[in-house]
Amino acid sequence: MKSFVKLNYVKIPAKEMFEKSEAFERLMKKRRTVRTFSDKPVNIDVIKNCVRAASYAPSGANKQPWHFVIVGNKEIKKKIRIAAEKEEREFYSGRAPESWLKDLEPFGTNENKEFLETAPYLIVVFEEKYKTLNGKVVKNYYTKESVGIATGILITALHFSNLVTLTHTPSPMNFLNEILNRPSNEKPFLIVVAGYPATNAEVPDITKKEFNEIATIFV
Ligand code: IYR
Repeated sequence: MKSFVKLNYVKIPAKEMFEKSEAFERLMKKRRTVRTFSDKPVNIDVIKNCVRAASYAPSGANKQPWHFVIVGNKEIKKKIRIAAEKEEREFYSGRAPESWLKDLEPFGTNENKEFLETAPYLIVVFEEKYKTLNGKVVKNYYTKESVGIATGILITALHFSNLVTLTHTPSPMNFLNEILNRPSNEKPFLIVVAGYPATNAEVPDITKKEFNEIATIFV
């Protein structure tokens, strides 16, 4: 069934458009992935607003194939840390090829995932690969793309709200279904760790590629 409503689009002057794009670029340039968090509490309504913002993302056939689990509970965070560190220990002590570990050197990562307990919130993003309707399996469309876009908006919303984030992907992540009681049609996508940075937090001294390297223009 097709049903349309009028688009609510407000025109703005070209100059204002340009300035908005510039201001947004400046904001995004300041986003940094942080690995040392303060335990300072964050208003859960801020987190909820950011998750709601993410939920307005486009998705294949508007299936909205995502579920966000917001974890502030200390015991659950501890369970996640223990399970994640178990996987990470294997990763760092054998599963990862030498070349991968070499690529990770600049970031100083290791099997210690203290942030999973320190940060006030872990937002665990699940990808709903399919749904069961009246006993029939119905696949969702472009779930990776859809959830990826929603997660990008989530990270952007948290950054815009002046919180810092870490996108964490312990691998494999199946333990998250068990700990968070999510059904098997949902696959853990990643964990967005969110909070304030630790006092004097440091970040790797890295740069982004130049525009010419990441974009090509045909006019
Ligand atoms: N999941 C591991 C390893 C890791 C992999 C990549 I690619 C990173 O950009 C960062 C870490 C960990 O969290 O340590």
